[in-house]
This record gives sequence, structure tokens and C-alpha cells, in this order.
Amino acid sequence: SSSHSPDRLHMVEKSGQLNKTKIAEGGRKLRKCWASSWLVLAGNSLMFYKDPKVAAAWTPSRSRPESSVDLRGARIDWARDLSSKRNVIHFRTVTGNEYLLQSDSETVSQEWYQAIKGVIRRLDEE
Ligand code: I3P
Repeated sequence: SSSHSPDRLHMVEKSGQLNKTKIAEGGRKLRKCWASSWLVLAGNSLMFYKDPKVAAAWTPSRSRPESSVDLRGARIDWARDLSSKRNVIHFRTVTGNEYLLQSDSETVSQEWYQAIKGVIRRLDEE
């Protein structure tokens, strides 16, 4: 089916808990503020929620994330020198917003890395 079909746009690819901090806004560096966040990866967006119950109830028509980022043109890599923590994902939007996403579980971090990268790659090919 087409990538523009409602099914694809509204499909939750992945959801779960990660530690998150924003490190740049529009290319300007921010002070880190690590906090637990619930993530929902759906359609072209990665959405962040504070409350897991709200995240679990995600539907396209009732989406009120704390914040949301467009994955089109985004970049993802492993943050090697940006944190003292392990398994840290470095994620950059096309508008110059940057985030670190982290789990103590290597498996959890790997799964998120692959899932986000998969969506970015799909959008690159459109
Ligand atoms: C920061 C805090 C962060 C740490 C950051 C510190 O201090 O300890 O957890 O990032 O390191 O500056 P503060 O609480 O005073 O803001 P990591 O845990 O990711 O290493 P950094 O400045 O080297 O990025």
C-alpha cells in the first residue's frame, strides 16, 4: 500500500519508555535535563509523553503529546562523546533540534535506533 495511506500514517510502529534530554533547539545548545519519557513512533512523527497512560491511549485523532518531532530529513546516530551514559542515541531534526535518548538496556536502545532509522529511511525514499 502507499506510504500516504491512512493505515501507514496512523500505525504505531513502536512505543515505550526511554530517558530523554533535548540538547539543542534550532541549532542552539541547551543545558541537559534528563527525564524519563514515553515515546510513541507513529506515521512520520516521534511523540514524547510524560504520562504512560496518555501515551498508551494514543490515537491519531486524540494525540496530545508533550512534544512531537517530524522525522522527515532527520538524522540518527550513536552518541559516542555526548554523554557519560551508555546506549545513547543522538537524534537530530531537520530544524536543528537535537535529543539524546537512552536506556540502560542495550537491547531496548538498539530496538529504538532501528525503528527510528527505519522510518527516516522510508521518508527519505518518498
Ligand atoms: C549535567 C548532568 C548530566 C550530564 C551533564 C552534566 O550536570 O550531570 O547528567 O550528562 O554532562 O553537565 P547538571 O545536572 O549540573 O546540569 P550525562 O549524564 O549525559 O553525561 P555534560 O555537561 O558533560 O553533558
